[in-house]
Amino acid sequence: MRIDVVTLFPGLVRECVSVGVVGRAQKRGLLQIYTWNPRDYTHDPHRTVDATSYGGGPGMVMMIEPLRAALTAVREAAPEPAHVVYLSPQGVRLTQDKVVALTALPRITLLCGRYEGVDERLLARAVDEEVSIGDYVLSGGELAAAVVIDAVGRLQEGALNDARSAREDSFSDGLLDCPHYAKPVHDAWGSVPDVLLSGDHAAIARWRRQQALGRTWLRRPDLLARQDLDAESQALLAVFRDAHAQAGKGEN
Ligand code: 9WO
Repeated sequence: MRIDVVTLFPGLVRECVSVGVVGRAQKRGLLQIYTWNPRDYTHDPHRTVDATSYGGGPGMVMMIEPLRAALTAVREAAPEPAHVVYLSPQGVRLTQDKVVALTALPRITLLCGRYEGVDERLLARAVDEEVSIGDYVLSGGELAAAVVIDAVGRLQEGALNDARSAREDSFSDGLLDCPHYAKPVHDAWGSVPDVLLSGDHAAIARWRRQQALGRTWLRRPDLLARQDLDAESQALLAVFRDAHAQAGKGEN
């Protein structure tokens, strides 16, 4: 997969995606990331990319021309259609389903705004969709673009050393993740649950599924409401809820 990023701060995006699983995916040739700086597509001595906002008020707006020229260069750099995504708080929320959908594309272009934003005419003509990573304001789209690249990059076939990791992710089945433990078995801060040491793989799978269901019930009932649970999952959750109530955690 190829990802082009149009940004005034190419170093920031590159640094974010150069480490860990996604950095390795690039080294393995599974993911190509290219950055394009609109400042390189200006023609004036000051390399101007912004101007004051019509209507007045404080702050600057990114002008059409340098972005249009950068996006034209992006489009001409490869034959596949470049699906253009603008990162902004006005976009549709990024979810794991959305990440998987983006992963199916051969190529995406991420447009990062700065200042108060981008001239609306450029967005209307050159952007295919607007995506938000959450309901907060950043100082620019770069960190949001890095989030998209990280989420998409780790799903590239061969990026994770163990294919199970992607399938068993938190959210891959619409539930939160179960708890994890590593050595030592006994620590001043507690012990590892016995079932995980039992060697009984079926029992371990049941326990993990129960924990995932229980945590989703406790922490994200909105996610659980969207699930169509089979009889076994309903039974596992019922036991979790009973244990939770017994422990006196249900009374508030
Ligand atoms: C800046 C600003 C300053 C004074 C008054 C109003 C203002 N609004 C903004 C603003 O929204 N700036 C944005 C910064 C313009 C587009 C790029 N920026 C951005 C993207 N901030 N946060 C995001 C973002 C992207 C994706 N998901 C969450 C947040």
